[in-house]
Amino acid sequence: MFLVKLGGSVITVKGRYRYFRPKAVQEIIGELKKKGEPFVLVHGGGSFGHIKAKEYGIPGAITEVRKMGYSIIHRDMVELNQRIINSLLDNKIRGVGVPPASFNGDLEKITQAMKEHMEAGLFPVSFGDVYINKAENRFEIVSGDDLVLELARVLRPREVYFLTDVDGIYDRNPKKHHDAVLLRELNDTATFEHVGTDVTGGMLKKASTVRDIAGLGTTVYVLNGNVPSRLNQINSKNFIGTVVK
Ligand code: ATP
Ligand code: IP8
Repeated sequence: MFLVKLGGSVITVKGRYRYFRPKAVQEIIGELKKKGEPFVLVHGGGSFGHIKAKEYGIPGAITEVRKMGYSIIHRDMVELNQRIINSLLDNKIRGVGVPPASFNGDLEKITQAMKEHMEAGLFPVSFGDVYINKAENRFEIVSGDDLVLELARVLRPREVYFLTDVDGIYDRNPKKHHDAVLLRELNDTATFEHVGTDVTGGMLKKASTVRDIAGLGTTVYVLNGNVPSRLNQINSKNFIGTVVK
């Protein structure tokens, strides 16, 4: 099996609140289906998560105002998840949503639920979500990337794919620097700039998560979800993306 993180930058337009990209999702699912192997999906928040999280100051202490933010963000994330499940079902793939908030963001419990769904022949789909931290009286956010790391640890996928809206990991943010160079292999020269609405650490955090997953012995590919045919070119010399071993 393989494990895929659908980045919010591909499945939504990050600057436009709740703007879903159905065609991009359909095309990715089409390519995943061609691989003919079971897979587990995790998706990010994009404009269904990060915009309201920033607006309401979540993560943060529980307040009356943040309670409304929590409800809105979780509603929006479940809606995004359902849209992805619908795309899977349109392709006759038995997707099932697994919402982290229902497990208080407990990575072990979410992973166990994902595993059980997988073992039952289903295709579990989890996501970055809000959750309650009772001990500290706070609302928190679990990032889809953190979830992928825990899933990789327990499920031991053959390969892990991170899809974003750029070709892979560059030495600098390619959206700001036209001369940024795509790193075919991740090295220590890369620098990362914080992107406006992202509350979970953006590409900087992703690069460290990807290294941690590779440290488990699983090869990670960071590639452009807007060119999903690359998912099926991974072992060819024409492959474009960043490989992390
Ligand atoms: P989400 O957290 O919503 O799931 P995502 O996983 O799709 O989002 P982002 O956190 O949006 O990913 O990261 C992708 C963005 O990171 C790109 O659009 C790019 O502009 C930015 N970025 C910053 N620095 C770099 C870099 N060195 N290499 C590649 N992209 C970078
Ligand atoms: O986009 C964050 O998950 P990520 C989800 O995978 C929310 O970092 C709710 C902002």
